[in-house]
Amino acid sequence: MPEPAIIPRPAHAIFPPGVLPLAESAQVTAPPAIAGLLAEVLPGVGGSFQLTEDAELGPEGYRLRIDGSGVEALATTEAGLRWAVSTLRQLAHPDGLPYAEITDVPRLPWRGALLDVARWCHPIEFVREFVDLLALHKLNTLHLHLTDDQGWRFEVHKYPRLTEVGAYRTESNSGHARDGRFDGTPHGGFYTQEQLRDLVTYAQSRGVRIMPEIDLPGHMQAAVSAYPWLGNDPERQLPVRTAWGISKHVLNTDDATLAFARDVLDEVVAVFPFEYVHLGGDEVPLDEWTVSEAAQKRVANEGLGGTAELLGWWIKEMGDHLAGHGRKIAAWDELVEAAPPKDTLIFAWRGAERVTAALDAGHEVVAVPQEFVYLDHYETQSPDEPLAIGGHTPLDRVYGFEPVPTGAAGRVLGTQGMLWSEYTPTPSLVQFRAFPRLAAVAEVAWSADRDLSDFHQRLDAHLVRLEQRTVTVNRLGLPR
Ligand code: TNX
Repeated sequence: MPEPAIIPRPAHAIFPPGVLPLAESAQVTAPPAIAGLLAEVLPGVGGSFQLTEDAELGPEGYRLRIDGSGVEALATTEAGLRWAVSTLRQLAHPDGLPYAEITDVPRLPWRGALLDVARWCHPIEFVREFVDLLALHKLNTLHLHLTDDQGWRFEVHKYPRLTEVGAYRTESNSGHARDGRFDGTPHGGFYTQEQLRDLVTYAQSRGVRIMPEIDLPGHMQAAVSAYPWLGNDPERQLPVRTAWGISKHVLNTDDATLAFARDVLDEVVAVFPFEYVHLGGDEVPLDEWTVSEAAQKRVANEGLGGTAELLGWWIKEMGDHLAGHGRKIAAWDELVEAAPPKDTLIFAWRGAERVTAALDAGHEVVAVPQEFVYLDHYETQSPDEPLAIGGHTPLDRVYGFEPVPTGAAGRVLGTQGMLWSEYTPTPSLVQFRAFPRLAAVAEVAWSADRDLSDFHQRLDAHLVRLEQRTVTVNRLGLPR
């Protein structure tokens, strides 16, 4: 038996000598959802999985004991029992399960990954497997970036052209197409609401919540290409954007456009039950609003100080609408300066100092500064690393990230690994960028006690585990 290697590192674990063989027909005593999960992911493993009252465990912690008499797991919620199953998945070996006594509690409640399916649309089966990989790392949130200038991926019944037109690029992109060659390959695709509902159900079975993002009022060129009346020059037929970078073609400020966005969000909340909807709000160029008479009128009618305030106004209108559905909103840190409602959850991305700025403005924060958790950056300086957007964010820097500034305990909900996809046209490239760094993000978010050299020791076995599941891993930064 190899040394047990659990990632993220459990709060307390000891491994007495001994191995519990896997039984042919495993007896399971567990709530039905947990029994179903076990049968799916660990068919040879039985045991007792019970809910209990135990203040020390909180909503996601668990206790796990493996010895000669079998497996016993305790937690206060099914979520906790699911994480016990994730630990068992990492411990399971063809020879059996090592004896263990584990008490494990996460440090932060929001542990996740952003997956950008807008720039490149990956098959829904890949997204499903990605959710399972999140669960294996006890990451509980998938932030699904569904729309952008370069593609609209969410089926909207009321506006079919969003996916008929907005989901397809007719030309290729800025010279960084598939395999780094500019070959003019068209690209497109989208997810039906039925596919996404199935994904949500599957994710729930794994303990993963899905937060959809509809990025507005910028990053909307795909929508404007489908319905030119959403844009600031309705006479102009724009294509779905083929270059990366920021489009200056943003949504206009007409009543009809706000009604459109509300309709879209109505369909979004009908598919995704999670309490938060992410409304974007990043990188909104003011060029078009500045010259638009309608936008000037809106500024005057709403008593705003100028076009820069239209961003905050847009998000507030949508937030009010979503509050009517009982939902809360999340937005990128650009919103902080636009004074959004205090209960807007801020995703601080433009640098660690933005975490503090958002906290000072009274918001709860998910800390995702690009210098630590943007996994679309290069991981190594090896010439063999495929083309990336830029940056250089090595594994050990990710591991050393401290998401919670002094004095901010409880107000930074957590962190995410960020997989923007401009330069990851294939599923295996997404995995290559994600691993090993997403394993480090998981440990940053889950484990109160971190130790870099101990992480590296466990990582070897962990990456072999991932590769056995045919996950592509970036080994260029690791010792051979
Ligand atoms: C900035 S992070 C963006 C994304 C890009 C990313 C590339 C954020 C809110 N906006 O649109 O994909 O940089 O690293």
